[in-house]
Amino acid sequence: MKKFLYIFLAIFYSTNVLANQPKEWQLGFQNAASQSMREIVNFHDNLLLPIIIAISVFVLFLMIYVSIRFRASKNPIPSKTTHNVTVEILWTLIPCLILIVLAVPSFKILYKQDTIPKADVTVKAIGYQWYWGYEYPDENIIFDSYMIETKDLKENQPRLLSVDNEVVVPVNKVVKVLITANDVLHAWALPSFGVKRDAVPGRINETWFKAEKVGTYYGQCSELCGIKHAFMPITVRVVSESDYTEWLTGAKIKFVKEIIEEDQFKKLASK
Ligand SMILES: [Cu+2]
Repeated sequence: MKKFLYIFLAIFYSTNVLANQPKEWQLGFQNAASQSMREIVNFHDNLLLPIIIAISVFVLFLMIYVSIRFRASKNPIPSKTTHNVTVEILWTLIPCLILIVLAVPSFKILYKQDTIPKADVTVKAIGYQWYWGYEYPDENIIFDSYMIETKDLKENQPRLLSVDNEVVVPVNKVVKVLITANDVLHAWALPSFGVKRDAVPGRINETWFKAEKVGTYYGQCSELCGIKHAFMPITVRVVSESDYTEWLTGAKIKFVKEIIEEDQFKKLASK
């Protein structure tokens, strides 16, 4: 069964080299880039999916069987049976057991994600209609991150997923993400890290990830938030420790300057 599934998936994935963004005709998850996503994928592929397939095949088999075996021509006088205690106990108990078998590992993963380890880097993501704003509270960095229009895309920049100012984080470090919104509900989601949290105005949600591979990872706002909901992507660039330090140095100048300008602007405006 599993072998067949893999062959089937392999056909669909044959063009898939490095999946940290959605691919055409994609069926499964994007490649995992963190321990939590690996656990989610493992739970889905090796437990959830086989059980769901088995149930579907079993129900399909039953339906075909009764349609043929008990059709009017073959079974002219139908049985008048209305109760069967054994069968009723079985079709209550077995689904219960299946749900327990699924729930236990599922909750384990969920609660593990919920416990945030000591953070090395903290990033605050703020949802706006319709873009993301980011803050690095410990570094005094603040910037906005807008989608790049199709006509302005450079080579290797995926359409509707690339942004002008990417979130940059170091590889193999615990990144804590504080998530909130300014106007309506949004959701900060990054499939490769197994991260998805609602951005709620007036409250701060928390999540975390530890990216294990250097690369660029794409996500999207995942809560219907208005007309340009599809145009506020999330790009996270995972870099080496030294590249991160270098980026910080530059970002502190580039993005802090913008705040000063904004402050001066506010002062001028209030005069
Ligand atoms: Cu949104």
